[in-house]
Amino acid sequence: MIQQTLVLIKPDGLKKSLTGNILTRLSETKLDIVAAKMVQVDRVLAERHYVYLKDEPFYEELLRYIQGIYHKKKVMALIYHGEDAIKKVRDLAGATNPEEADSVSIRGAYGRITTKGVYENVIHASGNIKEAEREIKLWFQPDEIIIQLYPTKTVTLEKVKRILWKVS
Ligand code: DAT
Ligand code: MG
Repeated sequence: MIQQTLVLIKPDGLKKSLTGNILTRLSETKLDIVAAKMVQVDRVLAERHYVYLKDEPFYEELLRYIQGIYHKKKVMALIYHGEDAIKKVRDLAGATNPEEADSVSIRGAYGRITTKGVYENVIHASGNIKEAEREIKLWFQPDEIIIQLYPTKTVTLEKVKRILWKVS
């Protein structure tokens, strides 16, 4: 089944200079990258992304981690598209707990558990089709993706502020 999945290289992955390594590992899947960007995660985006974990004891620490408070304040967000994209990426990422993850998986090789008890596991990958749709729509707008993944609508906005390049 052709699917799409959200991948985040989390702040610890960027801090550890693992971007190239992770993208090379993911290229083994032969999936297509259909969107990519750097994002500075604010608390609102962090809360929305991890909304289903809001009652967990590690939630506040998890919000700090994904915002990059301890590392670099940035995340690389990508969408991978193709046959069985969700499972292929999850398999390479490895188990959520880096100590339980296969040592050849990305999380097993590079993740750690902090003294505050958060799994710093370097990479995020959507877990299923519904999660992928929710997460992709949270992190990307339709015009940032080079193919159409979900139905869109066109609206005309008035008085919308945008920053454009100055013409010299
Ligand atoms: P995954 O990222 O494998 O889909 P998840 O959605 O259950 O796992 O959790 C999101 C992130 O929260 C996970 O990547 C790391 C952190 N996390 C999850 N469970 C945890 C736990 N028991 N202790 C500490 N951090 C945890
Ligand atoms: Mg998950």
